[in-house]
Amino acid sequence: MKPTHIEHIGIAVNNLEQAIEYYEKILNLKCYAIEEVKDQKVKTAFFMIGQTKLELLESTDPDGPVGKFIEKRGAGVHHIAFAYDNVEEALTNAEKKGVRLIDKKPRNGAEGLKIGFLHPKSTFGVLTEFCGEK
Ligand code: CMX
Repeated sequence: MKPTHIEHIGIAVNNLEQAIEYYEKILNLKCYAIEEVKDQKVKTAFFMIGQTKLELLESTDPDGPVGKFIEKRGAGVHHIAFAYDNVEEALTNAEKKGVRLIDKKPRNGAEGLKIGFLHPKSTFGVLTEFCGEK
C-alpha cells in the first residue's frame, strides 16, 4: 500500500495573519481557506501548490499539540501528511509493521478529511500524518 502523493506539509506559526501575508506577497500563493479544527486546537490556513497543500497552523490553546511544539521547538515545519485512499487500512498496516501510532483509528481533520498520526519517535523524528477521504 503506497501513498498517492504528499497531501500537505504542516507548518507551525505564531501568527497566522503574518504568515499568510508572507506566502501571499513573497511566494505569490493564494490562501484559499481558513478553518479552525477544534479537535486539534488549531486554526489552519491552506495554500495549494500543484497537488500538494501548505497548511499553516496557529495554536488556539497553549496545551494543544501545536502550542506545545512551538513552546518547545519554536515555529517551523511541524508534520508531513501523505495521502492514502484508505487511511484506516494504512494506519493498521503501519502498526502491524511495528510503528507506534498516535491514532489507532482515523479522526476528523480539516477539509472534511480523515486523518491519523504516527508518532515522531517511531518515524525518524518526523511527525507523520496519513490523510484521505476514508
Ligand atoms: N515533530 C517532531 N517531533 C515532535 C513533534 C513534531 N511535530 N512534536 C513533538 N515532538 C517530539 C518532542 O520534541 C519530544 O521529543 P523529546 O522527548 O526528544 O524532547 C517528543 O516528541 C514528545 O513531545 P511532547 O512535547 O512531550 O509532546 P507530547 O508527547 O505531549 O505530544 C505528539 C507529541 C506528537 C504525540 C502530539 O503533538 C500529537 O499527538 N500530535 C498529533 C496531532 C497534531 O499534531 N495535531 C496538529 C495538526 C492538526 C492538523 O493538521 O489538522
